[in-house]
Amino acid sequence: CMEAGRPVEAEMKYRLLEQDECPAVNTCEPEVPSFTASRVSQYSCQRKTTLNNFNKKFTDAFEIMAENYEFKENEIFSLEFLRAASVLKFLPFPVVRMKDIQGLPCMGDQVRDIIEEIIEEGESSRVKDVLNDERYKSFKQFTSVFGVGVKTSEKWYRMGLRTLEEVTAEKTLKLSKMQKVGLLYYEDLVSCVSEAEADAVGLVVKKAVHTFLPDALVTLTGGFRRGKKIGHDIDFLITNPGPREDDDLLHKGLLLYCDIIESTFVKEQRPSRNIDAMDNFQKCFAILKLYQPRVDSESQSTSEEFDMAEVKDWKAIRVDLVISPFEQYAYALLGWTGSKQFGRDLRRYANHEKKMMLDNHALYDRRKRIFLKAGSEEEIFAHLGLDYVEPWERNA
Ligand code: DCT
Ligand code: MG
Repeated sequence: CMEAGRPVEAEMKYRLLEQDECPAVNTCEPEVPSFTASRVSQYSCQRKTTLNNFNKKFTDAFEIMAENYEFKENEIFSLEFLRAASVLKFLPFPVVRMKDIQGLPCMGDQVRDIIEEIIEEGESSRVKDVLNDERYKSFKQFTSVFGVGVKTSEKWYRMGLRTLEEVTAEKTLKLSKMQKVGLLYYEDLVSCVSEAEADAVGLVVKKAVHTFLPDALVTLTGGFRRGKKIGHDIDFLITNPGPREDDDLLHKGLLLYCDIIESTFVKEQRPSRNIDAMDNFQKCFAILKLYQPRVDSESQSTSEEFDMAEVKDWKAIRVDLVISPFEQYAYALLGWTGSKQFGRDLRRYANHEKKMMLDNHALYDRRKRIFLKAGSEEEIFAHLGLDYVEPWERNA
């Protein structure tokens, strides 16, 4: 992963230019822009990654490997697989032979071995081993609960617990409030959030916010802003132009759970060096009650009419609300739009290639010792000397 190449996009543009300069139109063949692997940047922020993934077979395998290493707290190996997945997500063709990955960045030995297995056998024995691994299976179940991370999973696993049934049956466990609601609404929360649900929640959130702050900007961020059709939650960024008065945004009734994290932002504080650090915005990891009229089948309603009163006509949905001061809005938007890998690479690129520090609040130029202001995402890319990448091209 050492080479910081020129993005392929640049070469494509170059080739298109050449075509346009052809003197006689009919002598020009509509040539598919050739792909130069060695020009692919190791940084996903210099690549355009849409949701059109030609290599899902491989990237799914890598993400399982990465997750298993995350469960083992092996960040280096986890990142190795995440970076490789990100490169293959960007590739404009499916990999069918080893030659296809020649010259690409982030293709280490572990990664190549798995690609080779999948090309030859159609699947990877290493990935299968992970999927069958007891520890992986338990951690996968545990971390699917809202409020449970690797640390808690580790603790439960060491206690001998293996399944969520065992966790709920273990009455001596001291669960956090977050974990309790995580288990209470488990079925709803593990089922994905649809685009329609995201739109519906968007209306509810906007209405609630505008009751308190009529001028506030409420922007959908996260995966849905990148064009994803489903997600595990819905992310919103809220900012209010004008005087600051950002407390108490979130109100009663609709909120099944709300964990408000107060802002810990200190003015003039430089961006954190920790690439995966949390930001300091006031935020609320909430679970919202979304009412959905049930479409019942005839047979159900006749035989079980009595139960109808108890039929659940709502779904619990995870919503992240992040509140940013207006001057930091562009940085917050860039950070919270993701993808996580895209954000990581942006910070790594800023740090290593530009001697700048980027986080969800600001961009700091270490050489000039100044903060660089930005009113839009475009300006941040420009500060970093990067071509602009649209949100739907940030699915790295
Ligand atoms: N993010 C961040 N700081 C955090 C958490 C998240 O900057 N402490 C960014 C990175 C991605 C983005 O916010 C949204 O996070 P998720 O909701 O976890 O990811 P997603 O891309 O929206 O995917 P999903 O569909 O699973 O919600
Ligand atoms: Mg999300």
